[in-house]
Amino acid sequence: MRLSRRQLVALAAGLPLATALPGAAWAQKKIVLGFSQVGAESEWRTANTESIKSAAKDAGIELKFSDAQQKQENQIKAIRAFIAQKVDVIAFSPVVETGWDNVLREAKAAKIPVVLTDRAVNTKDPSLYVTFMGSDFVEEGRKAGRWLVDKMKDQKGEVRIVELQGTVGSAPAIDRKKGFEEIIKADPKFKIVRSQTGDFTRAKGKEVMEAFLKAEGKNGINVLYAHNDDMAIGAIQAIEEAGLKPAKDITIISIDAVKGAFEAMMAGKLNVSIECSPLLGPQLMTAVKDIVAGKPVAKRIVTEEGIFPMETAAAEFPKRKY
Ligand code: GZL
Repeated sequence: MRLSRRQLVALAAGLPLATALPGAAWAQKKIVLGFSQVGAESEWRTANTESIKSAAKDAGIELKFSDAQQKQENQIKAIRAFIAQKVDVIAFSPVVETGWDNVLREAKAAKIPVVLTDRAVNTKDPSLYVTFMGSDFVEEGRKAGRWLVDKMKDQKGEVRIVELQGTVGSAPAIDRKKGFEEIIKADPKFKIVRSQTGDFTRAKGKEVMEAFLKAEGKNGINVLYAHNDDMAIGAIQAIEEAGLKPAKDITIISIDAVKGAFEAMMAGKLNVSIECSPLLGPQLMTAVKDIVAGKPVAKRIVTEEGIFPMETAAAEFPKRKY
C-alpha cells in the first residue's frame, strides 16, 4: 500500500493513520464549555477561578467564563447566553440553592448538559443536571463543631458563640450552619447568641463582628464560628480594634483553609480552619470530556478535605496549593 506524505508523517509521529486523513475529517472539534462563576468575593473564589481557567487550558477546552458578581440574575443571563451560543457543556457554581429550574429546563430543551460545581441547587428534578461536584458542607460544619466540643471539653460554664454566616440562601451557608448545630446541640453549655450573614467577604465580616462586640460587650463572646476564612479575617480586625486578643480572648473557627487563614494561624490569631478545596478545575474538565464522549459520570463527586489547627499551620503552609 502506497502511503501519502501526510500518512508517512503521521506514522513517524506515532499517530494513528486516521489522523492523516485530509482536511478536518480527523481534526477533533474543540469542546466549548460555558462557565458561570459566583463572583470574586473571597480568596477561595479566586483560587477556584484560577483552577478552572488553568485546567481548561491544560485540557484544550475552550472556556467561556462569566463572573456574576454574586448576583443570581447575572448567572441566569450568562447561562442563557451559553445556550444561545450552543456551547457543548454548561457548568456553574450556583450562588444560591433555589430559582434555577426554568433556566435549567431551557438548557435541557437545548440538549446542553449542565454540571454543578462547588455549590448545589435545590430542585425536584435531578435530571436538570448531570453531576454535582464539590465539598460536603454539612460535614465541614460537623468538623467545626467537633473541634469546638473537644477544645471546650473541660469548660464548665456557658460557651457563648457568635456566628458569621455565608451568603443567605447559599448551600455552604445553610449546610455549614446545619452541621455545626447538629454537633453542639448535644451539650446545652454551647449557645449561639448571635448569628448573621457576612456574605463571605472580609469587609462584611468585620462590620458584623463590630456589631456583635457592641451588642454583647467585650466579655460577652467566647467563640466566633465563621463560615469562611475571609469573614474570620475581617472579624479578627474588629476584635483587635476592640482591644481583645483574637484566638485567645475569643476562640475563632473558620472554613476554607486559604493562605490568609494559614497566615492568621501562624500569627496566633486564628485557632483552626476546616479545609474546603477550591481546586475543582481538573475534576470538572475530566467530567466535561466524559460527558461529551458519552461516558457515564457519577451524579455526585465529593472532594476529600482535612482540618488544620493553628499548631500545624507552619508545617503545612509550604505544602498548600491555594
Ligand atoms: C464553598 C464556597 C464558598 C467558600 C467561600 O465551596 O462556595 O464560597 O467557602 C466562597 O469562601 O465565597
